[in-house]
Amino acid sequence: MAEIDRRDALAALTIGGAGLTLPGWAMPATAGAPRLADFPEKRGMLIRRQRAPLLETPFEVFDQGIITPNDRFFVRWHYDDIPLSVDVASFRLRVGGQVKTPIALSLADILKMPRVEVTAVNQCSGNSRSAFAPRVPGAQWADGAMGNAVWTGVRLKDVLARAGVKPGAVAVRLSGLDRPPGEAPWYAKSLDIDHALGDDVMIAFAMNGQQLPLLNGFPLRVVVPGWFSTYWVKALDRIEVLAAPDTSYWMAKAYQIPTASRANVPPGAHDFAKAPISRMIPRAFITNRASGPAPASRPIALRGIAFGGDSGVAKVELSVDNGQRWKAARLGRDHGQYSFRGWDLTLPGMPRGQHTVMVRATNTKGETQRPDAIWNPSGYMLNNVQRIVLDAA
Ligand SMILES: Nc1nc2c(c(=O)[nH]1)N[C@H]1C(S)=C(S)[C@@H](COP(=O)(O)O)O[C@H]1N2
Ligand SMILES: [Mo]
Repeated sequence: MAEIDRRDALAALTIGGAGLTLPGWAMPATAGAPRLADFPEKRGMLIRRQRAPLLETPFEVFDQGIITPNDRFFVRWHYDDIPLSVDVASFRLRVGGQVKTPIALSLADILKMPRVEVTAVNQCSGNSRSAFAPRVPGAQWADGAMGNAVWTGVRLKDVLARAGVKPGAVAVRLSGLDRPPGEAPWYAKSLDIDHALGDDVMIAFAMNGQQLPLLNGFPLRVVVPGWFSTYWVKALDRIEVLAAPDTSYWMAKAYQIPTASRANVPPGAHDFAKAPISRMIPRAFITNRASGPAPASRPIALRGIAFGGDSGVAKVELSVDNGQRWKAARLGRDHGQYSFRGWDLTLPGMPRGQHTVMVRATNTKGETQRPDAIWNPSGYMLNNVQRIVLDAA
């Protein structure tokens, strides 16, 4: 698909009549370490699993810009049976449950509604899971199960208003076109009614000014700014207003974190107070250097990205003395509180030898990253301070 000016795209955005089909599905199984490979709709990804796809964004992409391009954006599905083509003409988004009038909206109906746009980070709950020690089961993501995009769509509350939410509604359940195997529970996630009726939650039909890739949820996906992507239901075709809290598997059993501070429990612990994962917390990364050799006695320019979680980035700081003193980096342009924010800082020349550089973000709520590791059995919420070790010579 050609790159198009975003303003034009917004004015003219329609979704192609014939639908979309994902070619090249049958790919040979990979053995051993993930390799950088192309995939339908994607290029140069870390293929962590072919089917259902787990595709990680290689970290260098985050050094190339604040916006993650669609063809490098990570992909995560739970079940094999994902939509490989969607017939745009017959597609309907159904809204039912605790509503005055159940409705079924076509894409044309949705494209006629008032549009909103947000730049927001989509981050998997298990991003960086491979850093957990001891190791925990699940996709062994490095730091690339996240991405930042400009999302365009309609407000969930506007769609709900068309059906008319009845008194007594407590939650809104969202599910999509993917299907579970056998008796397994459908992938569905719920938001509390107040959250669902807020201004932020969106049903997006465009990502960075283009229609969504099938792998990222064409034709419609939920965007919950500031919250982990487990709630960002892809290929959304069903909205169900609930009169009682959602006790189904994906809300009540899966995606639980310890209620303890930082979702941190002693390694090996399984018996602790739990709650569904929800909002994100701050993170910062150095993107232009990894651990390795660096010139001694010469200034070293560092740059990177940060995000505040569910609020903006207040500051990014670096330390070269194990966290005793921190120096503020210069922040880049503000793309809104839910976006990645660029930063840069030049370190003065360092003597020969090994130097640990640490970077941390603080959000506008005053939450700061901490240097010590956390642990929980699902490998969620990791946000320890990032470190690189420069070998000055
Ligand atoms: N329909 C559907 N939506 C889904 C999922 C899924 O399995 N099915 N996975 C969720 C999870 S856990 C993640 S991390 C994000 C990944 O979004 P992406 O593939 O666009 O990066 O999608 C979310 N939405
Ligand atoms: Mo996820």
